[in-house]
Amino acid sequence: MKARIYKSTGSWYSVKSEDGVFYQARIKGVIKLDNITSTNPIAVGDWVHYEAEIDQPTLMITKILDRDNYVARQSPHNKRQQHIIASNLDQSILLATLKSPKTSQGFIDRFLVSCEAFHIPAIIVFNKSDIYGAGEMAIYDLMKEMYEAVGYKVFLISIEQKQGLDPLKEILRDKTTLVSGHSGVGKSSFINYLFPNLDLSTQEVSGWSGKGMHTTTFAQMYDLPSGGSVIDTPGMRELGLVNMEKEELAQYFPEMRERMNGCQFNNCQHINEPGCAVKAAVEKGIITEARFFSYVDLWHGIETHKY
Ligand SMILES: Nc1nc2c(ncn2[C@@H]2O[C@H](COP(=O)(O)OP(=O)(O)OP(=O)(O)O)[C@@H](O)[C@H]2O)c(=O)[nH]1
Ligand SMILES: [Mg+2]
Ligand SMILES: [Zn+2]
Repeated sequence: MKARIYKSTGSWYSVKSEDGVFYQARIKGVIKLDNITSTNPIAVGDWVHYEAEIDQPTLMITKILDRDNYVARQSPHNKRQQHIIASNLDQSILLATLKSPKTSQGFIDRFLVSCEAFHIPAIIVFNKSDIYGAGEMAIYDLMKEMYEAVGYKVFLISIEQKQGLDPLKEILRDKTTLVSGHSGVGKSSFINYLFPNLDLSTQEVSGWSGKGMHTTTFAQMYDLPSGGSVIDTPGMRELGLVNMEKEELAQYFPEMRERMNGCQFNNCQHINEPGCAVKAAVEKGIITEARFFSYVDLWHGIETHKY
């Protein structure tokens, strides 16, 4: 029998069986896992096989089915381990804010690179438009132009004032969507808006630091009345790129991927090689400097693996 994981809290999982009933389940003995080293064996979004427990209302998970895809981040405690955030996703929304708290462009680019590496379409949604002044609006306009030019959808919303949300409802229909972003950007508020009866806890960002309070502590999936599901996640402080080599990074910038065949050297890293088509495009303003700086920054941050 098949079920999907909706929530994981330590050793117990909330699962929904194929006939639509929720159960509590745990893992039976040792389960054969993928050959990835992760801190959590089962993630929200996973499909599993189960057996009923004798004389118990709970289930035993006997097998994890192969994942179509997953999103993971580097475990903050052990760089060699990854933490799987969610699996079997159709798309991923990055909820960002330009004020209370501020999401940096570097963080957005890191997130987009991560989604590209995991082959998951990413959508950027700026929330809290109600508190943006002229300065934030000017930044938003630049960001929208920059990200749309390289193929990402960008939206501006205010959950508080219920502005700009209808197009997002359309995007969520019949899909499994991961909602991520820093603490305090409004992920749980967004899901509360979609499910007015749910009443997830949300919390004001701290007045003195402008940062979120890490209110949500577990990833959890919710079914949309209109079909599809969304996954609320705990706020991310930073996002470690998982198992990425310096050489592959440029592929995850669509505007670089498109042009790197024109480089003189086929192993060009687009840093300071002669005849680099990517740098030529930056000089002509075809690739924005801001995105290129993010590339260089991320490139320097990737440790060269020593075997
Ligand atoms: N001004 C304004 N505040 C908002 C908006 N959306 C959410 N907030 C507020 O932002 C604060 C943080 O919202 P949450 O939904 O708890 O944020 P979160 O992303 O779930 O945070 P974590 O669970 O900590 O990761 C709350 O006080 C919300 O009321 C908005 O559109 N405008
Ligand atoms: Mg939350
Ligand atoms: Zn190059």
